Amino acid sequence: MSQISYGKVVLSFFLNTTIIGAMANVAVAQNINGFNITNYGIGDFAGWATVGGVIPLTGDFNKDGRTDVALLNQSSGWTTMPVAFAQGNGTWQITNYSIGDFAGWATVGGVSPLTGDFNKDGRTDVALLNQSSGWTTMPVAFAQGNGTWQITNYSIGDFAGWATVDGVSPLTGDFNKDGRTDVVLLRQNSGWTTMPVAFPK
Ligand SMILES: [Ca+2]
Ligand SMILES: [Ca+2]
Repeated sequence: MSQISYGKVVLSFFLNTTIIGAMANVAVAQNINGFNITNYGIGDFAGWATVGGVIPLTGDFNKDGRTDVALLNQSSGWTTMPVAFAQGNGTWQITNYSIGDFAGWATVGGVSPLTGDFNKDGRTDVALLNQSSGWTTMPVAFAQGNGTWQITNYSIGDFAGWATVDGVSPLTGDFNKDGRTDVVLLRQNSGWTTMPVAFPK
């Protein structure tokens, strides 16, 4: 080791920093090389998706890290909320479990479905915010992970009325970093100076 020359040390340092620099560049400039296309069956889910008033919602409803697709019927006649659970290879596993009273609430005019993990269990849930009038609550269908849902319907106080004001857009996000999705009301007509938040507790 005593034979290592100053020049070799400099060369080694140069090569190492160059290689590390090149690796950093590769990480920053990472790209894709196209798409792998799949096209697998979804059974009854295909027909359900064609029903009038059905809204597709995305989220990880079973906390496996893969985004799934749910169908919420905002017209009438359904008592369930089907889910196509992504299997990761382009195939899907279909469930179709009851959502109780939530099904009827979803059909009320002016109701907007909002997705998020409102209870921090890692599974995406679905909330219903009524932007017309008459409600004092914001129902939530909590995903249980196996395609079933647990329904709650808690008061949101003044927030319910504010949601019905013209020009109000509901936005979801974790605004206090507690792991639970919150709901914000941003008014895009003039007249408000505030931005209300509903934090799940
Ligand atoms: Ca999933
Ligand atoms: Ca959840």
